Amino acid sequence: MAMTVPATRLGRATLSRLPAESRPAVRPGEAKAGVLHLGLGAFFRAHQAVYIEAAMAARGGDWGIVAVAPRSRDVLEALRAQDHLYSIVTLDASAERTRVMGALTGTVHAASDPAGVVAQLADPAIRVVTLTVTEKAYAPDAAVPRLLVDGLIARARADTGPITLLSCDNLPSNGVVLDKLLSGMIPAELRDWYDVSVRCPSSMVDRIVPATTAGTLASAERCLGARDLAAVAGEPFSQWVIEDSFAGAVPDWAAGGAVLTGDVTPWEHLKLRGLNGVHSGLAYLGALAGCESIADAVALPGMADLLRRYVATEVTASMTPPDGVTVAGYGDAALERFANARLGHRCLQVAMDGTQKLPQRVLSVLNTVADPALATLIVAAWARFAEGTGDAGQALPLDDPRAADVRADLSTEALFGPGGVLEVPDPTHRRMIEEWRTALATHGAADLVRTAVR
Ligand code: CS2
Repeated sequence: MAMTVPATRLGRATLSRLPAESRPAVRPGEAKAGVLHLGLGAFFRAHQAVYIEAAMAARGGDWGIVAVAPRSRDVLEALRAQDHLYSIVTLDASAERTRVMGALTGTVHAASDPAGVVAQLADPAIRVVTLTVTEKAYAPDAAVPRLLVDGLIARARADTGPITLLSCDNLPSNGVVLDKLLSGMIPAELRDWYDVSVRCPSSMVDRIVPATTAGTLASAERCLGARDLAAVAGEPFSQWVIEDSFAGAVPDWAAGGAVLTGDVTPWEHLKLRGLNGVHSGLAYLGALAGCESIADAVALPGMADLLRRYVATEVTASMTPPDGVTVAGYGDAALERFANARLGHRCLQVAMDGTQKLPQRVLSVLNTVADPALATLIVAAWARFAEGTGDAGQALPLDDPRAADVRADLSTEALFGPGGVLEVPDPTHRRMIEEWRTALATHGAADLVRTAVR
């Protein structure tokens, strides 16, 4: 009988056997911890960790990362069993590369050990906190702000120095949002300390990182010759624009490949509207049409033209881009990235949390421009998606913190009228949404997209 030999697990002991191009850019464990990251998801592992590792490789410094898993233990257990090493599979349209990351120094499980997170926040070695906690975590009753405030109180009492809190979530002015939230919760007697010792710069983050699949793990194992249960996959493109406003020391972000700027706002608007809004459009129209992946949705006849038109007209009219960038050119590049079939990014992943995403992605356009002919189609597609059934009768799950409110009354007036989950104040625009909903129900998304732009 054939015996299968269990594959070796990735760990420090396996590093010397890796091909040179797959080894970490820093020696694992050499740098001490300096960054605390909240949100141990795939995006952090394929984005911020890469820049911080590159900054350490270029300029040194104790910027090892302690990563906090909010709820699930799976990734944390996998990392602990691998000496906190993991790999990134970069998915080019035609090839793939895998590299092990050496920037993580530890992990904490917030749900079972909140005191451990507070202790990290009070530790003088930790001078930067990065966050990927999703849009819905930026609410006064959510767990993350509470944990941060408890940590800041402990830090102020221990007098362990200034700290920069860097939001990396897809929200406009994410730093301002975080700062308002925290300064509203910090006890009055610590206000002066907070004003002097805490900075919340805004940042724009970008890299398409689909959820890890069995295929990701198999690719990593093929390349590493060892099993990596914390591997992630991402596209080749990556960008991080950070507001240059810090409290105390920070990694040399620029040496790590990030762009520092005095004002991130135009970058945030460009990315949220010209990329994420288009992504959401693809997710809802694609899911209705029966597409599994975003790349399948881009390939629907007429889809790329329709979304190109949307960016060139409505998104362009809604904003002023950063110097030297055209909104239409940016949109074209985003569509090319979405067409990368190797990503296998599922429409349903991007479709999640629509009520939390669409305001900054699409309503920011719809409610600003004179003729939101296509922005209204995107939100109409969301509304039809929320009805729960695709064009071929397939069930579509509504994964959204406000799902109950949405389902309570799915009429256009209830969803988009005064007090609705997504407010569209102009009744003419609500009528346009209603007309698109009727057209989607009559023709189906694929036919409508094929004929919508001629
Ligand atoms: C996507 C984003 O899931 C989503 O809502 O639009 O995660 C997108 O892939 C990233 O923002 C790209 O940087």
